Amino acid sequence: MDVVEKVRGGERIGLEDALKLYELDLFTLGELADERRRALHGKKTYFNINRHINPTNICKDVCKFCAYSASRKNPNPYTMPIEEIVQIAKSSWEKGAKEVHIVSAHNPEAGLEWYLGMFAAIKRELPEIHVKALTAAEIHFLSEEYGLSHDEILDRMVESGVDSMPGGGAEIFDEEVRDYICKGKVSSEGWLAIHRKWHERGKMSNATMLFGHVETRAHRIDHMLRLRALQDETGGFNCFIPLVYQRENNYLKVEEFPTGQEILKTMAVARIVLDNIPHLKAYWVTATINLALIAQEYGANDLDGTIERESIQAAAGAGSAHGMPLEEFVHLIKDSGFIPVERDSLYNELKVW
Ligand code: V47
Repeated sequence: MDVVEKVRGGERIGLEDALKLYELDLFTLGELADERRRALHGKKTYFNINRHINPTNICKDVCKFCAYSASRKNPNPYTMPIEEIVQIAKSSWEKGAKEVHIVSAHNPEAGLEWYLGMFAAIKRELPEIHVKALTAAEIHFLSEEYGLSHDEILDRMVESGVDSMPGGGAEIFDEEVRDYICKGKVSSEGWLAIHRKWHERGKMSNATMLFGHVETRAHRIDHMLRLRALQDETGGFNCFIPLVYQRENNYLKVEEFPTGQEILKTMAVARIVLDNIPHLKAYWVTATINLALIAQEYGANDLDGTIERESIQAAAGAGSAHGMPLEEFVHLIKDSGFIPVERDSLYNELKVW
């Protein structure tokens, strides 16, 4: 049976077949992914009104791809006081944001109480806002720095009001590539173990993959298969987010960047391989809004949100420093032939625009 028949017959796709999917022409592959997308979500494209906050850029780790952490290439270290973080959350809430997405660098000077205290402080002021915070990489850093187990940190997160975990820090699970691009960061096994434990607490999370640098197609598929295996066990992943590598201001030497076609193929393969993760996000920050809109026809059913401000990928060249106005976001989705559905952070539908 050829791979197209296998996908249409609902068979699970493994490494060899996923590589064959990449060999298909873009339109055939797109059609297969679109069939999956339509079966799950019809023409709905989800988004939320959210605010990204990146409270410190001081980092003890040195990921080659990172342009955000304070270093020779970005010599402006900062750490926001908790009051400032709460103020940002408050002003975003007043403007309609329902989620704060908080990701920091690994700052050994900030203290455990700063890392966890900011969530409790936000929840005291805004009990209804959804706090999506702390990547598995940050959790691992806190555990090492303060001699606590992953379980202890996860329990403290729940007590402090963290509602869900973002998908950052996954990068590429292949150990050789991981060692080359972000040695010293949480291991692949560690990343997966932390998400497993979080899911065991009845909580949801997302999963990312940083691609378009030195990895191969097989590495991307391996990454997806490891996520699929964990999802079979826990069902705790809401969404998969392939992040397109941004090339400016960092130390990773990349020979060849992915074409738009390769990015769309990766989205489509993800939609087909990850048959148990309900949502696929085309993160417009790294894919560009134009390609993210096209990705809706290649399996993607989520465009993240209005963001308001973002510092990690913006530092590496993405056009996300100031987010996207809500009206524009909604119009772009409508004009591309899809139905904009505002969602909460756990994918409950709030409003069809
Ligand atoms: O893990 C760092 C990435 C991630 C670069 O869960 C870069 O909904 C591209 O995890 N080029 C953090 N990417 C952001 C993140 C995220 C983003 C949006 C939504 C969600 C979600 C999570 O940013 C890191 C890393 O992979 N990153 N540098 C770069 N040069």
